[in-house]
Amino acid sequence: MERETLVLLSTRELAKMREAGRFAANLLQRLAELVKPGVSTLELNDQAEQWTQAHGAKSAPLGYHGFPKSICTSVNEVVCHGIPNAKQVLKEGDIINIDVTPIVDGYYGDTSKTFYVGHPSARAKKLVEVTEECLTRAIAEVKPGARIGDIGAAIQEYAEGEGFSVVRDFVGHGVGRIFHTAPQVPHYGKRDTGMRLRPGMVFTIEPMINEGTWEVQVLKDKWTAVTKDRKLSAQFEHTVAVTEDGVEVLTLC
Ligand code: EYF
Ligand code: CO
Repeated sequence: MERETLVLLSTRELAKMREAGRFAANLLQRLAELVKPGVSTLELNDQAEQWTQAHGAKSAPLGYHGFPKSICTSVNEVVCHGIPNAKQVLKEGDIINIDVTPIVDGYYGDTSKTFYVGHPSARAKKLVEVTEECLTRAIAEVKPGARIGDIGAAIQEYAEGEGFSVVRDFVGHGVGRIFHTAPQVPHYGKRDTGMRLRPGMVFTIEPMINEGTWEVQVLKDKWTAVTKDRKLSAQFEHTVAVTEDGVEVLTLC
C-alpha cells in the first residue's frame, strides 16, 4: 500500500473530506439496514456498489491492488478484507464487519462497523462492545501535541484489560486524495512515543480486536485475514481530522 510523506489538509480539502466521510457513513447506515439472517455478503456488496454509483461516487476497494469487490465483509473469525460472496449467507448469531471507502469528488471516506446478525452470544456482544469502546477511547486521545503512540496505548490498555487482544498486522492510515498514506496508526503501543499530531492531519483509526490470540493468517485467496485460532474478531473504524483544538470525526451521518 502507498505510504507517502505526511500531508496536512487545507480548509478547502477538509471540507471535501467532510463530504466523503458523510457519504461513507450514510452508505454504511444503509447497508446496516440490510444485515439479517439469509442475506449474502454479495448482496451487501451489490447494494453498496449500486448506491455508490447512483450518487456519483466510486468504490475505492474495487480493483485496489487487485481486490475483487466494492466493500469488505468480514464475518466472525475474519479479521479484515473478507471478500463478498454469493455463497456466504449470514446466519443467526453471526457478527459481520462492513468496511466501506467511497471516493467522492476525488476524496476518500473510510469507515467500518461490526453488526449483529440477529442475537449473537454474550461473548460476541462483549467483544463488539469493547471494540467500539476502543475506538471511542482512541479518538479521545487525538489533539494537537498528542502522539501516535497515545492512540495505540489507549486501545491496547482497554482491550487487554477486558481480556481481548489487539491485531498488530494492520494499522490505521493517513487518508485524503490517496487511500493509504502516512502516518501509520498502530492500534497498540506506548504513550508519549511516535509522531506528534498536528492540525490538518487526517487519518483512520480502525482497531481490530480478537477474542483469543492477536495473531492472524491470510487465506489462500491472498486477501482474507482470519484469526490464527479461528476465534472471533471485531473492528470499528472512523476517519478523523486533527483540528486546532482537538479532533473532528469525519465519518458521521
Ligand atoms: C496490498 C488490500 C490490500 N486495504 C485497506 C486492499 O483501509 C482499509 N480499510 O479500512 C482497507 C480496505 C481495503 C484494502 C479493501 C481492499 N484493500 C487488502 C488486503 C491486502 C492488501 O495488500
Ligand atoms: Co482503512
